[in-house]
Amino acid sequence: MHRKSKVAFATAICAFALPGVAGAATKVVSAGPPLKKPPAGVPKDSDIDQFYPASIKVHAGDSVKFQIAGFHTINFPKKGAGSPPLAVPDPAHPVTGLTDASGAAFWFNGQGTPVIPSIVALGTGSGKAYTGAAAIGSGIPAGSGPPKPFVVKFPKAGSFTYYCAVHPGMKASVSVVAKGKAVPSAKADAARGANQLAQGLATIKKLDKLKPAATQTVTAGPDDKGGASLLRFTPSSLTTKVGTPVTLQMSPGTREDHTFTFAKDVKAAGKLAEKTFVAPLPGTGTAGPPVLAFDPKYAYPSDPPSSPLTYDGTNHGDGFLNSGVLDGDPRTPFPQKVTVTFPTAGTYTFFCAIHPFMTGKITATS
Ligand SMILES: [Cu+2]
Repeated sequence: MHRKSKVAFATAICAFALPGVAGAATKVVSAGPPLKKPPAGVPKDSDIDQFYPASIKVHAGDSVKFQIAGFHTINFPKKGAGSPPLAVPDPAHPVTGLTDASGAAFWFNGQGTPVIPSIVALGTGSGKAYTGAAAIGSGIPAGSGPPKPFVVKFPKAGSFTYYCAVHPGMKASVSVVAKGKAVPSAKADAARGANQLAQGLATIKKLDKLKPAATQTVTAGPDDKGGASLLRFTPSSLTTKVGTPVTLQMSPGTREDHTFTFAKDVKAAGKLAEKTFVAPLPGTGTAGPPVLAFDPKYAYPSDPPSSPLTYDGTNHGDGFLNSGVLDGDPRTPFPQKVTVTFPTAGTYTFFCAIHPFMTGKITATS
């Protein structure tokens, strides 16, 4: 399975509201910007990890149709619980027999394979009723073509927070009120969504003009805390001195996940990563639904987390060095940055195994 949304805007669907139906109504929310393509002046390699509109009010008995515009999930947890985790190392499925190009075993053999919980990976199917009694989810977008919308019925009053399990911090709410109470019109919802989108696009334009945060540092992004993200490395080309540590970091508070993965041929390596990054766990899917997991080669750092990283283009036999998954959230087990030193003069290329179109290079001079 691969992630279609190289540029999330490109696959988005444009709709805020369906025509009103007498009796039970259906309101529309877009997971990701409700745009077919970025407007003029907005860089193509950008995304905004938000739901549009971010809060919505409906009558008990109404439904919400979630249009999925990007690589997002819709997860309503059991009332009181937060977002389900995107992945959990599964000790029942340890990584085994994974060797690098030199034939040496990777350090993370024996660690659990990062498995995506079923409620996130496969979800529960569209059209279900949600009261908070049990979790429901859309599942991860899969297959070809735009993802099918995820429709949820709300039979009972209450206030419900839901999450995208892929993008930490991407959440919104549905308020369900009794039939006699006032709720905003679909038109008013659309106006709020449009305003939210205009603000997000303005933030993207600001981020696009930012200079690199610090010397000797490459940032994935920059992104802001509200979900506006640039899917690129800044700077994309850095020159450093041999022996000077370079920090490879996430934007603080970003809702994205990235890796810094060094390879000799980033195009070929990126193609390979795109195929394997999320895939069914071997041996599952024949009797019953598959268990989706992240490829441990990319999810785990290539070297034990405590070891200082140096890179000379020959690491692991073929020039492989990987940060593992990084995010912008200090509460998760994922780090927010790594530091790499280059002992030999040369130009070294890297990519993001999650978004393989993101590439960069570092030149070390003596
Ligand atoms: Cu998301």
